[in-house]
Amino acid sequence: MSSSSFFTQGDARADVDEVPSIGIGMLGYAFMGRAHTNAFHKIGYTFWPPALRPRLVHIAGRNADAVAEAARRYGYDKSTTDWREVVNDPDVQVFDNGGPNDQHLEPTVAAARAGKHVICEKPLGRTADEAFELWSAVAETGVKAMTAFNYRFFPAIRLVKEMLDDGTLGEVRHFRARYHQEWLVDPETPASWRLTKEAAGSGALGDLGAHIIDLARYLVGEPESVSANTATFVEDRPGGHVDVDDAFDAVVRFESGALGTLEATRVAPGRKNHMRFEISTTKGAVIFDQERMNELKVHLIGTTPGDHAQGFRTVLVSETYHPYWENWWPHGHMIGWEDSFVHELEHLLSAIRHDKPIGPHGATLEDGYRCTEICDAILRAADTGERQKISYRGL
Ligand code: SOE
Repeated sequence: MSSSSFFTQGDARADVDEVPSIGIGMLGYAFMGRAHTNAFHKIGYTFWPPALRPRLVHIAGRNADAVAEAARRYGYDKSTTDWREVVNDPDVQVFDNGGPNDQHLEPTVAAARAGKHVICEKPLGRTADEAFELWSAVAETGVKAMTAFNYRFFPAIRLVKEMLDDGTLGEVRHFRARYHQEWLVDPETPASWRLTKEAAGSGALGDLGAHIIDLARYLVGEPESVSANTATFVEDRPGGHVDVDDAFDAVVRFESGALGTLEATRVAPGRKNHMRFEISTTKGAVIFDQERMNELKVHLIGTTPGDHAQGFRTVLVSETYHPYWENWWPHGHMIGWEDSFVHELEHLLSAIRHDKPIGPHGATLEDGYRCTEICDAILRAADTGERQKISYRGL
Protein backbone atom coordinates (compact mmCIF):
# COMPACT_ATOMS: atom_id res chain seq x y z
CA MET A 1 0.00 0.00 0.00
CA SER A 2 1.35 3.45 -0.80
CA SER A 3 1.25 6.76 1.01
CA SER A 4 -0.36 8.57 -1.91
CA SER A 5 -2.68 10.72 0.21
CA PHE A 6 0.40 12.62 1.37
CA PHE A 7 0.53 14.21 -2.06
CA THR A 8 -3.05 15.39 -1.85
CA GLN A 9 -2.70 17.18 1.48
CA GLY A 10 -3.56 20.85 1.33
CA ASP A 11 -6.99 20.52 -0.27
CA ALA A 12 -8.33 22.38 2.75
CA ARG A 13 -6.35 25.49 1.76
CA ALA A 14 -9.50 27.57 1.49
CA ASP A 15 -10.39 26.86 5.14
CA VAL A 16 -7.08 27.72 6.71
CA ASP A 17 -7.60 31.46 6.75
CA GLU A 18 -10.63 30.84 8.93
CA VAL A 19 -8.61 29.03 11.62
CA PRO A 20 -8.41 31.14 14.79
CA SER A 21 -5.10 31.56 16.56
CA ILE A 22 -4.55 30.72 20.23
CA GLY A 23 -2.03 32.33 22.58
CA ILE A 24 0.48 30.04 24.27
CA GLY A 25 2.10 30.74 27.64
CA MET A 26 4.98 28.48 28.65
CA LEU A 27 6.59 27.79 32.01
CA GLY A 28 10.12 26.46 31.54
CA TYR A 29 12.65 26.99 28.80
CA ALA A 30 14.90 23.96 29.25
CA PHE A 31 14.36 20.48 27.81
CA MET A 32 10.55 20.28 27.97
CA GLY A 33 9.95 24.00 27.30
CA ARG A 34 11.99 23.58 24.14
CA ALA A 35 10.38 20.29 23.07
CA HIS A 36 6.87 21.69 23.52
CA THR A 37 7.71 24.97 21.77
CA ASN A 38 9.20 23.06 18.85
CA ALA A 39 5.92 21.17 18.59
CA PHE A 40 3.82 24.34 18.62
CA HIS A 41 5.87 25.60 15.67
CA LYS A 42 5.33 22.38 13.73
CA ILE A 43 1.59 22.00 14.44
CA GLY A 44 0.78 25.06 12.37
CA TYR A 45 1.92 23.38 9.15
CA THR A 46 2.03 19.64 9.87
CA PHE A 47 -1.66 19.34 10.62
CA TRP A 48 -3.39 21.06 7.72
CA PRO A 49 -5.55 22.86 8.38
CA PRO A 50 -4.58 22.97 12.06
CA ALA A 51 -7.38 22.99 14.67
CA LEU A 52 -5.96 26.26 15.98
CA ARG A 53 -2.88 28.26 15.04
CA PRO A 54 -0.58 28.50 18.09
CA ARG A 55 0.84 31.98 18.77
CA LEU A 56 3.85 32.03 21.12
CA VAL A 57 3.04 34.82 23.54
CA HIS A 58 4.85 34.61 26.87
CA ILE A 59 7.48 32.39 28.46
CA ALA A 60 8.54 32.21 32.13
CA GLY A 61 11.67 30.83 33.74
CA ARG A 62 13.85 31.36 36.78
CA ASN A 63 16.88 33.01 35.17
CA ALA A 64 16.16 36.41 33.56
CA ASP A 65 18.93 36.29 30.94
CA ALA A 66 18.28 32.67 30.02
CA VAL A 67 14.53 33.13 29.69
CA ALA A 68 14.99 36.31 27.60
CA GLU A 69 17.36 34.41 25.33
CA ALA A 70 14.87 31.50 25.13
CA ALA A 71 12.11 33.93 24.13
CA ARG A 72 14.29 35.24 21.26
CA ARG A 73 15.40 31.80 20.19
CA TYR A 74 11.96 30.15 20.32
CA GLY A 75 9.93 33.14 19.13
CA TYR A 76 7.90 34.21 22.18
CA ASP A 77 6.80 37.87 22.27
CA LYS A 78 7.56 38.30 25.99
CA SER A 79 9.57 36.71 28.79
CA THR A 80 9.43 36.95 32.57
CA THR A 81 10.85 35.41 35.74
CA ASP A 82 7.39 35.47 37.35
CA TRP A 83 4.99 32.79 36.07
CA ARG A 84 2.07 34.86 37.43
CA GLU A 85 2.61 37.32 34.58
CA VAL A 86 2.08 34.50 32.09
CA VAL A 87 -0.96 33.18 33.95
CA ASN A 88 -2.54 36.65 34.04
CA ASP A 89 -1.61 37.64 30.49
CA PRO A 90 -4.87 38.30 28.59
CA ASP A 91 -3.19 37.20 25.35
CA VAL A 92 -2.53 33.72 26.75
CA GLN A 93 -5.25 31.09 26.39
CA VAL A 94 -3.19 27.92 26.96
CA PHE A 95 -0.78 27.53 29.87
CA ASP A 96 1.84 24.85 29.25
CA ASN A 97 3.69 23.82 32.41
CA GLY A 98 7.11 22.33 31.63
CA GLY A 99 8.59 23.46 34.94
CA PRO A 100 10.14 21.31 37.68
CA ASN A 101 7.79 19.05 39.64
CA ASP A 102 7.49 21.42 42.61
CA GLN A 103 6.20 24.04 40.17
CA HIS A 104 3.32 21.95 38.88
CA LEU A 105 0.57 22.54 41.47
CA GLU A 106 0.40 26.28 42.10
CA PRO A 107 0.97 27.67 38.58
CA THR A 108 -1.27 25.10 36.88
CA VAL A 109 -4.14 25.71 39.29
CA ALA A 110 -3.68 29.50 39.06
CA ALA A 111 -3.75 29.32 35.26
CA ALA A 112 -6.93 27.22 35.23
CA ARG A 113 -8.58 29.63 37.69
CA ALA A 114 -7.62 32.46 35.33
CA GLY A 115 -9.56 30.61 32.61
CA LYS A 116 -6.58 29.22 30.68
CA HIS A 117 -6.57 25.70 29.29
CA VAL A 118 -3.68 23.78 30.84
CA ILE A 119 -1.21 21.04 30.07
CA CYS A 120 1.23 19.94 32.76
CA GLU A 121 4.35 17.78 32.54
CA LYS A 122 4.64 14.49 34.42
CA PRO A 123 4.66 13.49 37.19
CA LEU A 124 1.57 15.60 37.84
CA GLY A 125 2.50 15.92 41.53
CA ARG A 126 5.40 14.99 43.78
CA THR A 127 2.93 12.82 45.70
CA ALA A 128 -0.54 11.47 45.02
CA ASP A 129 -1.95 14.00 47.52
CA GLU A 130 -0.45 16.85 45.53
CA ALA A 131 -1.62 15.48 42.18
CA PHE A 132 -5.11 14.92 43.60
CA GLU A 133 -5.22 18.53 44.81
CA LEU A 134 -4.16 19.73 41.36
CA TRP A 135 -6.74 17.59 39.56
CA SER A 136 -9.57 18.58 41.96
CA ALA A 137 -8.86 22.31 41.76
CA VAL A 138 -8.54 22.37 37.97
CA ALA A 139 -11.64 20.20 37.50
CA GLU A 140 -13.74 22.88 39.23
CA THR A 141 -12.81 25.43 36.57
CA GLY A 142 -14.04 23.49 33.52
CA VAL A 143 -11.01 24.30 31.32
CA LYS A 144 -9.46 21.62 29.09
CA ALA A 145 -6.67 19.97 31.03
CA MET A 146 -4.10 17.38 30.07
CA THR A 147 -1.12 15.54 31.58
CA ALA A 148 1.85 15.48 29.22
CA PHE A 149 2.38 11.76 28.71
CA ASN A 150 3.85 12.05 25.22
CA TYR A 151 4.53 8.34 24.68
CA ARG A 152 0.80 7.76 24.13
CA PHE A 153 1.31 9.77 20.94
CA PHE A 154 3.95 7.56 19.32
CA PRO A 155 2.38 6.04 16.19
CA ALA A 156 3.69 2.54 17.03
CA ILE A 157 2.27 2.72 20.56
CA ARG A 158 -1.07 3.98 19.27
CA LEU A 159 -1.04 1.05 16.85
CA VAL A 160 -0.59 -1.34 19.80
CA LYS A 161 -3.59 0.31 21.46
CA GLU A 162 -5.65 -0.21 18.30
CA MET A 163 -4.61 -3.88 18.10
CA LEU A 164 -5.64 -4.38 21.72
CA ASP A 165 -8.93 -2.51 21.36
CA ASP A 166 -10.02 -4.27 18.16
CA GLY A 167 -9.23 -7.73 19.54
CA THR A 168 -6.32 -8.52 17.20
CA LEU A 169 -4.09 -9.27 20.15
CA GLY A 170 -6.66 -10.89 22.45
CA GLU A 171 -6.32 -10.68 26.23
CA VAL A 172 -3.15 -9.38 27.86
CA ARG A 173 -1.31 -11.81 30.12
CA HIS A 174 2.03 -10.02 30.63
CA PHE A 175 3.20 -6.41 30.41
CA ARG A 176 6.96 -6.12 30.86
CA ALA A 177 8.38 -2.61 30.66
CA ARG A 178 11.64 -0.90 31.41
CA TYR A 179 13.01 2.60 31.10
CA HIS A 180 16.78 2.78 31.41
CA GLN A 181 19.11 5.78 31.22
CA GLU A 182 22.78 6.21 32.16
CA TRP A 183 23.22 9.85 33.12
CA LEU A 184 23.85 9.19 36.82
CA VAL A 185 26.39 6.37 36.41
CA ASP A 186 29.27 8.75 37.18
CA PRO A 187 29.25 9.57 40.94
CA GLU A 188 30.74 12.96 40.03
CA THR A 189 27.62 13.98 38.09
CA PRO A 190 26.42 16.96 40.13
CA ALA A 191 23.23 17.02 42.17
CA SER A 192 20.28 18.90 40.68
CA TRP A 193 16.58 19.45 41.48
CA ARG A 194 15.79 16.07 39.93
CA LEU A 195 17.73 14.37 42.76
CA THR A 196 15.81 15.90 45.66
CA LYS A 197 12.55 14.80 47.18
CA GLU A 198 11.70 18.42 47.91
CA ALA A 199 11.69 19.46 44.21
CA ALA A 200 11.10 16.18 42.38
CA GLY A 201 9.13 13.94 44.77
CA SER A 202 10.94 10.81 43.63
CA GLY A 203 13.80 9.91 41.29
CA ALA A 204 13.82 7.44 38.41
CA LEU A 205 10.36 6.39 39.60
CA GLY A 206 8.49 9.65 38.98
CA ASP A 207 10.65 10.74 36.06
CA LEU A 208 10.98 7.58 33.97
CA GLY A 209 8.74 5.10 35.77
CA ALA A 210 5.79 7.48 35.36
CA HIS A 211 5.93 6.98 31.59
CA ILE A 212 5.78 3.18 31.72
CA ILE A 213 3.19 3.22 34.50
CA ASP A 214 1.02 5.45 32.31
CA LEU A 215 1.52 3.10 29.36
CA ALA A 216 0.62 0.13 31.55
CA ARG A 217 -2.65 1.83 32.47
CA TYR A 218 -3.32 3.01 28.89
CA LEU A 219 -2.65 -0.34 27.26
CA VAL A 220 -3.51 -2.95 29.89
CA GLY A 221 -5.72 -1.34 32.51
CA GLU A 222 -5.62 -0.48 36.18
CA PRO A 223 -2.91 -1.98 38.41
CA GLU A 224 -4.45 -3.45 41.55
CA SER A 225 -1.41 -4.23 43.74
CA VAL A 226 2.35 -3.98 43.65
CA SER A 227 5.54 -5.13 45.37
CA ALA A 228 8.77 -3.24 44.77
CA ASN A 229 12.42 -2.39 45.44
CA THR A 230 14.13 0.98 45.20
CA ALA A 231 17.82 1.84 45.44
CA THR A 232 19.96 4.96 45.73
CA PHE A 233 23.46 3.89 44.75
CA VAL A 234 25.16 7.28 45.13
CA GLU A 235 23.86 9.30 48.06
CA ASP A 236 26.23 12.26 47.92
CA ARG A 237 27.13 14.08 44.74
CA PRO A 238 28.95 17.36 44.09
CA GLY A 239 26.54 20.08 45.15
CA GLY A 240 24.20 18.03 47.29
CA HIS A 241 22.70 15.00 48.96
CA VAL A 242 20.49 12.64 46.97
CA ASP A 243 17.31 11.58 48.74
CA VAL A 244 15.42 9.98 45.85
CA ASP A 245 15.76 6.64 44.09
CA ASP A 246 18.32 6.03 41.34
CA ALA A 247 16.33 2.97 40.33
CA PHE A 248 13.27 0.88 41.09
CA ASP A 249 11.72 -2.38 40.05
CA ALA A 250 8.18 -3.52 40.72
CA VAL A 251 5.94 -6.52 40.21
CA VAL A 252 2.35 -5.61 39.42
CA ARG A 253 -0.97 -7.43 39.33
CA PHE A 254 -3.58 -5.75 37.16
CA GLU A 255 -7.32 -5.72 37.92
CA SER A 256 -7.79 -7.80 34.74
CA GLY A 257 -5.59 -10.57 36.19
CA ALA A 258 -2.63 -9.75 33.93
CA LEU A 259 0.87 -9.65 35.44
CA GLY A 260 3.43 -6.93 34.94
CA THR A 261 7.01 -6.00 35.67
CA LEU A 262 8.19 -2.41 35.65
CA GLU A 263 11.71 -1.10 36.11
CA ALA A 264 13.47 2.20 35.64
CA THR A 265 16.99 3.36 36.34
CA ARG A 266 19.30 6.27 35.70
CA VAL A 267 22.43 4.18 36.29
CA ALA A 268 22.38 1.68 33.40
CA PRO A 269 25.70 2.08 31.54
CA GLY A 270 25.25 2.27 27.79
CA ARG A 271 21.54 2.99 27.98
CA LYS A 272 20.71 6.41 26.56
CA ASN A 273 16.92 6.52 26.49
CA HIS A 274 15.99 2.86 26.47
CA MET A 275 12.24 2.54 26.98
CA ARG A 276 10.98 -0.83 25.93
CA PHE A 277 7.93 -2.95 26.55
CA GLU A 278 6.76 -6.40 25.58
CA ILE A 279 3.14 -7.45 25.81
CA SER A 280 2.22 -11.14 25.71
CA THR A 281 -1.39 -11.91 24.95
CA THR A 282 -3.68 -14.84 24.23
CA LYS A 283 -3.21 -14.30 20.48
CA GLY A 284 0.42 -13.18 20.18
CA ALA A 285 2.85 -10.54 21.36
CA VAL A 286 4.23 -7.10 20.53
CA ILE A 287 7.54 -5.46 21.37
CA PHE A 288 8.19 -1.70 21.29
CA ASP A 289 11.62 -0.09 21.71
CA GLN A 290 11.79 3.73 21.93
CA GLU A 291 15.21 3.82 20.27
CA ARG A 292 13.63 2.16 17.21
CA MET A 293 10.39 4.07 17.62
CA ASN A 294 9.05 3.64 14.09
CA GLU A 295 9.14 -0.14 14.33
CA LEU A 296 6.88 -2.60 16.06
CA LYS A 297 7.78 -6.25 16.48
CA VAL A 298 4.63 -8.32 16.11
CA HIS A 299 3.99 -12.02 16.53
CA LEU A 300 0.47 -13.26 15.87
CA ILE A 301 -0.02 -16.96 16.57
CA GLY A 302 -0.78 -18.99 13.47
CA THR A 303 -0.34 -16.20 10.92
CA THR A 304 3.15 -17.13 9.74
CA PRO A 305 3.09 -19.98 7.24
CA GLY A 306 5.46 -22.87 7.86
CA ASP A 307 6.43 -24.39 11.21
CA HIS A 308 10.01 -23.17 10.92
CA ALA A 309 9.20 -19.51 10.25
CA GLN A 310 7.26 -18.72 13.41
CA GLY A 311 8.31 -15.66 15.37
CA PHE A 312 8.31 -11.89 15.48
CA ARG A 313 8.28 -9.83 12.32
CA THR A 314 9.10 -6.13 12.13
CA VAL A 315 6.38 -3.76 11.01
CA LEU A 316 7.62 -0.37 9.83
CA VAL A 317 4.99 2.00 11.17
CA SER A 318 4.90 4.67 8.47
CA GLU A 319 1.95 4.00 6.17
CA THR A 320 -0.88 6.49 5.78
CA TYR A 321 -3.19 3.96 7.44
CA HIS A 322 -0.99 3.96 10.55
CA PRO A 323 -1.84 6.38 13.37
CA TYR A 324 -0.86 10.01 12.63
CA TRP A 325 0.95 9.17 9.41
CA GLU A 326 -1.41 10.98 7.07
CA ASN A 327 0.13 14.19 8.44
CA TRP A 328 3.72 13.28 7.62
CA TRP A 329 5.96 12.10 4.82
CA PRO A 330 5.71 9.36 2.20
CA HIS A 331 6.13 5.96 3.87
CA GLY A 332 9.60 5.11 5.13
CA HIS A 333 10.61 8.75 5.67
CA MET A 334 10.72 8.46 9.42
CA ILE A 335 9.67 10.76 12.25
CA GLY A 336 11.33 11.25 15.66
CA TRP A 337 10.81 11.49 19.42
CA GLU A 338 10.11 15.22 19.14
CA ASP A 339 7.10 14.57 16.92
CA SER A 340 5.17 12.83 19.69
CA PHE A 341 4.78 16.32 21.18
CA VAL A 342 3.36 17.60 17.88
CA HIS A 343 0.65 14.91 18.11
CA GLU A 344 0.13 15.50 21.82
CA LEU A 345 -0.28 19.28 21.64
CA GLU A 346 -2.41 19.08 18.52
CA HIS A 347 -4.67 16.74 20.50
CA LEU A 348 -5.04 19.46 23.14
CA LEU A 349 -5.71 22.24 20.60
CA SER A 350 -8.21 20.08 18.78
CA ALA A 351 -10.03 19.31 22.07
CA ILE A 352 -10.18 23.05 22.78
CA ARG A 353 -11.39 24.04 19.31
CA HIS A 354 -14.01 21.31 18.95
CA ASP A 355 -14.86 20.92 22.66
CA LYS A 356 -13.84 17.25 22.65
CA PRO A 357 -12.69 15.22 25.68
CA ILE A 358 -8.95 14.79 26.31
CA GLY A 359 -9.36 11.07 27.05
CA PRO A 360 -9.23 8.26 26.36
CA HIS A 361 -6.15 8.75 24.15
CA GLY A 362 -4.83 11.91 25.74
CA ALA A 363 -3.87 11.62 29.40
CA THR A 364 -6.35 13.51 31.58
CA LEU A 365 -5.45 15.00 34.95
CA GLU A 366 -7.15 11.96 36.50
CA ASP A 367 -4.70 9.79 34.56
CA GLY A 368 -1.85 11.94 35.87
CA TYR A 369 -3.18 11.59 39.42
CA ARG A 370 -3.70 7.80 39.18
CA CYS A 371 -0.12 7.39 38.00
CA THR A 372 1.09 9.14 41.17
CA GLU A 373 -1.01 6.78 43.34
CA ILE A 374 0.91 3.90 41.74
CA CYS A 375 4.24 5.70 42.30
CA ASP A 376 3.33 6.21 45.97
CA ALA A 377 2.31 2.54 46.31
CA ILE A 378 5.67 1.49 44.82
CA LEU A 379 7.52 3.64 47.38
CA ARG A 380 5.42 2.22 50.23
CA ALA A 381 6.01 -1.33 49.01
CA ALA A 382 9.76 -0.74 48.84
CA ASP A 383 9.84 0.90 52.31
CA THR A 384 7.77 -1.76 54.05
CA GLY A 385 8.84 -4.80 52.06
CA GLU A 386 5.14 -5.65 51.79
CA ARG A 387 2.85 -5.88 48.79
CA GLN A 388 0.58 -2.82 48.54
CA LYS A 389 -3.03 -2.61 47.35
CA ILE A 390 -3.58 0.44 45.17
CA SER A 391 -6.71 2.50 45.72
CA TYR A 392 -7.80 5.52 43.75
CA ARG A 393 -9.73 8.55 44.92
CA GLY A 394 -12.53 10.11 42.88
CA LEU A 395 -13.92 13.63 42.75
C1 SOE B 1 14.89 12.35 31.95
O1 SOE B 1 16.19 12.24 31.52
C2 SOE B 1 13.92 12.57 30.79
O2 SOE B 1 14.21 13.80 30.19
C3 SOE B 1 12.49 12.56 31.28
O3 SOE B 1 12.24 13.64 32.17
C4 SOE B 1 11.54 12.59 30.10
O4 SOE B 1 10.20 12.54 30.54
C5 SOE B 1 11.87 11.41 29.19
O5 SOE B 1 11.02 11.38 28.09
C6 SOE B 1 13.29 11.49 28.73
O6 SOE B 1 14.12 11.52 29.85
